[in-house]
Amino acid sequence: MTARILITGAAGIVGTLMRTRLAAPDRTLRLLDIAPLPAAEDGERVELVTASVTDQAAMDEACAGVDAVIHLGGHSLERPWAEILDVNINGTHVVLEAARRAGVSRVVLASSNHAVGYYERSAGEAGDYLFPKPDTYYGVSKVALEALGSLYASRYGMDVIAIRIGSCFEKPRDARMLSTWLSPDDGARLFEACLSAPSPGFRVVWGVSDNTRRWFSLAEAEALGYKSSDDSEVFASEILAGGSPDPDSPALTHLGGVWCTPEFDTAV
Ligand code: 15L
Repeated sequence: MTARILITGAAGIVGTLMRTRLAAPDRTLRLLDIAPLPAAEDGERVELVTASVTDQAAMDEACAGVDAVIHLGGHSLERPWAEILDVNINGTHVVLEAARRAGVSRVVLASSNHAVGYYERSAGEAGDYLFPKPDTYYGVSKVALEALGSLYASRYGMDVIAIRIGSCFEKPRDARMLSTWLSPDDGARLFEACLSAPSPGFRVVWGVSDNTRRWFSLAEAEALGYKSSDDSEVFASEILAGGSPDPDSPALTHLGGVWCTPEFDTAV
C-alpha cells in the first residue's frame, strides 16, 4: 500500500472522483491544486496544498516525503498555445523534476485519448503505444507529457506510467462515451494497479472500462494488474433514448470525437 501520495489537480473532475476512492486507513493523500479544495472531512487523512504545478519551489516542497505522485494537474480542455505550453507542458516537467529531486520513484501521469485523437475509428481497436496523432494543442501537451515521462524513466530509472484516459466521469454523457468511458471505480482500480505494479519502468496504458462498445485496448493496463468491473452498456438505453447517432457523424469517426472538428481549431 502506497502510504503517502501527492495528487496534483486534485480539485478537478478526476481528482475529485479519486479523492474518496483512493483513500485508505493507512494512507495519506496530499491534495494539491491552484483552485480551492474542499476542507478535510472528519477522519479524512488528507493534506491540502494550494500551489501551481508550474511553481518549482512549491512542487519540490509538495514532493517531500511522498511515495508516489499522481499528476492530474493542468488544463483539461483545449486552450491557446501559450497556456498549454506553460501549464501542461512546462508544468509536467516541473512535477517530474520535483519528484526526481525528492527521490520519488513512481509517477502516474494523466495522458488522454486526445494524444491520438486523429486516428480513425475505422482502423479498429486502438492498441497500446499507438504513435501520437494529437487532435489539439491539449493533445500535443499529452504527447509531450508522455515523452517527458519516458525521458525521466530512461534517464533516472523512475517508474512512470502514462494513462491515456478515455472519458472519466460519474456516468457516460453521450454516445461516444459509451465507448470511451472510464468509470470512477475502474479509474481508482487502474491508479492502484499503476501504484503497485512491480518495477513497471515506462508504460503507456489506456484508461477505459471494459465497455461493450470499447474502442481501446485493455492489454497493457491488464498487464499491470488492472481488472475492469464496469461497462457503460448499463447506460446505453438512457443515452440513446433519442436514437442512435449516425456512425459517420464527427463525434464518432475519430478517437478524439468532435475535438477533431474545425470548431476546436484554436490556433492562436
Ligand atoms: C479529455 O482529455 C478531457 O480532459 C475530458 O474533459 C473529456 O473531454 C475527455 O478527454 C474525452 O475525450 O471525453
